This record gives sequence, C-alpha cells and structure tokens, in this order.
Amino acid sequence: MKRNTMIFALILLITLIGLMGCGKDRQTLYIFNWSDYIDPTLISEFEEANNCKVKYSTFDSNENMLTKVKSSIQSFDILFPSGDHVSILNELGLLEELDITKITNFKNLNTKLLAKARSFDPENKLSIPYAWGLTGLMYNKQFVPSEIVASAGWNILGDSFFDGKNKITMLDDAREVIGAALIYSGYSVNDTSPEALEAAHEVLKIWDRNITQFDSDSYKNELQDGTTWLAQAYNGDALQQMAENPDLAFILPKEGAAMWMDNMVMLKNAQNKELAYKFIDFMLDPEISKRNSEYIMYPTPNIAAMQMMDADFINNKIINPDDEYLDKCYMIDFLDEAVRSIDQIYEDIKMN
Ligand code: SPD
Repeated sequence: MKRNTMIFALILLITLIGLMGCGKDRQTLYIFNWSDYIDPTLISEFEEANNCKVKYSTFDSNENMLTKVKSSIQSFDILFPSGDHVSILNELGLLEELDITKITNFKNLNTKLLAKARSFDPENKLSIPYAWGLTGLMYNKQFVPSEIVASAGWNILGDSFFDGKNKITMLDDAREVIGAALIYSGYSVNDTSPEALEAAHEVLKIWDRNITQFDSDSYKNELQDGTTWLAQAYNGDALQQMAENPDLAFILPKEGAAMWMDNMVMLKNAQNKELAYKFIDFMLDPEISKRNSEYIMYPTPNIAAMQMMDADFINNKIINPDDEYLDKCYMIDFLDEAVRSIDQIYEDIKMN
C-alpha cells in the first residue's frame, strides 16, 4: 500500500513537471485584427509550427481598435491598423520600430505599394502592408434592382426608392462616411477645405433620412435576411458574403471610391516580440499569403503571392478594378488635426 502510494506520487510529480515544462515552452502571441480578415487554418498552422498559442481578437473599426489599445490593461503584440491609423498609433508613441532583417520575406512585398505606404510610414519601418481594398455598396437583388444602383452611384443612398423604408446602413467609420459624400460631391476623401466639407455635410443630411445605422459588422447578416437592403461595405467583405448568397451584389460606384491599406504593426510594449516577428514573416511567405488572400478575398501587397494567384482572382473587377476606375479612387491619408472637422460632421450626422 505504502509502495503504491509512493509510485502514484512519483507519477503525479513527473506529470506535473512535464505539464509545467510545456507551459513554459508554449508562449502566447496576442493578435488584434479586423473581423473576417484571416484564414483561421493559418493560425493553427502557425501555432503548431512554433509550439505556441495565439490569442486572437477582432475589431470592426479603426476607432474601436484604438480605444481598446489605449485603454486595455492586457496589451497586444500585433495589430492590423489602416494606414492613417499607423500614423495615429505612432504619434501616440505606441509602435515598435521593426528590425526588417528579422523579416526575411519582406523582399516579397510590392515596392510600388511600399512607396504608397511611405505616406503614413515614411521609412517603411513601422508597418508591414497586409491587404488593400476599396469601399463601395453591397445590396440584396431581391429588394433593390441593380440598374438603379448602377445609375445613381453614391447618391443611391439618398434615392427616393428608399424613402420611408429604413433599409440602408453606412459603415461606422467617419473617414468612410464623409469620404463617400466627398467623392459624390467631386472632392477627394482627404479634402478638408470648408467648401468640400460643407458640400459633403449637406449631402449627408439628405442621405441620413434613409440611413438606419452606422455599423461595420451586423449589416452582413441583415443583408441576408432583408433587415437591410443596401449597405456601404468593403469589397472583400462583400465578396465573402456573395460567395454564400447569390442574391447579394456589390458595386463600386461610378464616381469613384475610398481606397485603403491595412498593415501589421508591433506594439512597443509587446510581450513577445520574437514570436511576433515570426508571425509577420509567416504571413509574408508567398504560399501562405496567397492562401490567405484567396480566403479573405482582398488583394495582398505580396507580389510573390499575387504572381501565383488564379486568373479568377486577378480578373475579378471587384478585387482588381481597371486603371481607369482606380484613377477615380483616393487613398485615405493621415490628416492629423484636420481630421477633427471630419469627426465633427460625423458626430453631427449620427446624433441628428
Ligand atoms: N473585414 C476586413 C475589413 C477591412 C477594412 N479595412 C479598413 C478600412 C478603412 N476604412
């Protein structure tokens, strides 16, 4: 009996030591990304390859991400902000300057897109381009005829077809909402001159009569069940929904669209920088990046991955519009203090 107890205690001890050893080796990486913006199988593959755990959380707007990052006791290692928010995070002193020598797959990035990224990261040392896209309109063809969306362009948001129906949503994103009204009024999304903003504000007051909510996530389900008929939406998110439901459609409005690039950044107070470098490098591997891009349906700035894409992806005009359309698109730039006037209009529209 005594001998059995000793053997049992020994086995228990060995098991405990083993478990403690595992826990010590198994590091945790904290990632904060947009919703519906990664192939989840890649997370498990990374965990397995690196004997680690990834704690993955999501946000649905840059503003929500920033609020959480500023207020969170639990910090993150890697975030995926859009370009203008790379500058904002950097101004707040939150970003780690990256050691590019630790990212061997950096060479796969498209140099033209790296040049564009220098507008928010002048030395390409704070952020690694992840995906880019355009913002347009998604709608349910059961309720909205495609012809009226195509001919009205952005002004479909104020079209009398929707009067009194309460069936339209716009994104919960000041730059996107004011940006759409600026483009419709003939200005760039970065124009903060009083004339441009006055014109956009007037247009938004009219559109707002049809808008039920400013929301960046629940519109996806609502478009399926008819609660919402038409919504401002990101192109890749729309394609993901359209793959599930043939009644859904997406259009890049004739006047042009806002363009953006999302990026991987590391926080200065990241707990696990070496593992964070490994994750960034993993995501830049051409094969991994290709798989991810096909899953999220956004183009990747990884030129080696893009060269391997199927023709269906490359020729999809929602993903890759032709140059004539791209000439009418504006990258959402960092506006520093001038963004306040955009935020004020957005608050005014949301409150009234
Ligand atoms: N579900 C992924 C959505 C990505 C949106 N990117 C940024 C938009 C910036 N206005």
